Amino acid sequence: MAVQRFLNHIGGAWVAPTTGRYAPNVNPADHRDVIGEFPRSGAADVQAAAASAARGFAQWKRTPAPLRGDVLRRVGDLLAGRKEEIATLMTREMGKPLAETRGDVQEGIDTAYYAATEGRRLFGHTVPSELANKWAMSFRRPIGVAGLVTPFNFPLAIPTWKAFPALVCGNSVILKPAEDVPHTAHVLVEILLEAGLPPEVIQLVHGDGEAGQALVEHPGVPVISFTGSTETGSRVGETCGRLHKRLSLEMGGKNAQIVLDDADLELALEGVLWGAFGTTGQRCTATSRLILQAGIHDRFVTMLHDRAKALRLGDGRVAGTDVGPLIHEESREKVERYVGIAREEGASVALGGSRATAGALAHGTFFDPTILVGVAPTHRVAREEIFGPVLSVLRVGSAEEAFALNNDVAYGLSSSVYTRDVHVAFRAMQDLDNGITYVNAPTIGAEAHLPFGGVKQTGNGHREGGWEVYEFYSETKVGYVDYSGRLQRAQLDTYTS
Ligand code: UN1
Repeated sequence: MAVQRFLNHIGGAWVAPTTGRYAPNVNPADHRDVIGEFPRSGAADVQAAAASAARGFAQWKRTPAPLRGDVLRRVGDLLAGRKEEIATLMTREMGKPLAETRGDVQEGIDTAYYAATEGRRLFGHTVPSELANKWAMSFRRPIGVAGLVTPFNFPLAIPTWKAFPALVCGNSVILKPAEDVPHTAHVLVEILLEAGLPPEVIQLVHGDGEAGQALVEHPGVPVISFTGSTETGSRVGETCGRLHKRLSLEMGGKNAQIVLDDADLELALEGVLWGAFGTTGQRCTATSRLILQAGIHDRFVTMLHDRAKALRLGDGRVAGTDVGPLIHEESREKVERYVGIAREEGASVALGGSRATAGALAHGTFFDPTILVGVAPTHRVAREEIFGPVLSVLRVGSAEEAFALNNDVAYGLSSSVYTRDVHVAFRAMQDLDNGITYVNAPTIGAEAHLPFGGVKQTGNGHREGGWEVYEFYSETKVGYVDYSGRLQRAQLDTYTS
């Protein structure tokens, strides 16, 4: 059967890329399974998208925000109606098990319904003026065209986190999804159009870094939101700084789960298995360090080893699969390189450490769940993001030492502490340098209606999700209305001496 060719959505229509180039989208669990061919777009495609998005913006910004919200409510309904279908196609192109892709779609549905109601809020403030017969108020205005560059690991949730608030605020959107997961993005755009979004308000430009760079550099795109590596994020930041663009960055993590001597070890075990090996470790929030207090260290490592070795690798669409493949060969090579580095630096591999190629796994990019013990805080595997199923175990003497170790990395997305002591739990929330701290829960699992993001090199101060993201996608404007009928001078006439 001929491989299906997909198109960009630019100028209100499905169109071929001007480059004439396409690339196959393959199933990471079985590279022989080709899902389709997707465009590799270039600067001319981005140019056309920006011109159309400018027209879309002129129309959309005049649509009242509650009606913009109504479109998002229909999007939520359509996503809910197609949840199973989207989860299945997402697992086919991304690899994570169906339970997880269902969760990914659910995060998009939650974001849609939250966005729908936000169309009836978008609060400003009305505050007293210091002068009589004068009103002072602030309100939100849309900004323009928002360029969204999204990663492979949450093919639906992350594009929706960015696009839905941007749209409710009245912006138009150009989406450049990761080249590994274009099919999910295609379906999302189909749904936005079916829900009644005016066609020029959403542009879909498929491609790799070339298209992403053209989008970031385009002068007609004043807002950029990027999720991906810290290295690429730095380059995006430099460009946006030079062009004075509004930029939200969500980048790497080196998230730790801390287990203290008084913890419920069974609970902590469930947490670390899910946090470290869920999504094959390919989450910004994945647990990549396990900090154990000395009193439970050896026992916990044994418990973890026994459970982790029973995890089943495979095609995420097959019932019983716990861990799917890595997204592509380059990513597997990176993981393998880090296991080599760990050995050279003196850590030992307690479990895994190699490619998984037996039987049906031979045609995918699988890697065994890996536990590294005897890791020192100075080791690279304790400091650098690996983005795979590799967990580095570190030993500490006290809660204080665990907190200091948690903070001793360049990243600051999420952290987790398992303890029964409420004093220690609250100290952790206060003192851990992360955007999110979980108590007695793993480092993953953020909910769509709370702000999401990290400190230090994880981000640049913005948050996605929840109420805060609406401030990123809108501009504050202030209005003063003086109905005194005479010139009133602020500061001067307020205080005459
Ligand atoms: C990411 O890893 O990029 O908190 C996002 C979580 C998910 C989102 C992760 N809700 O793990």
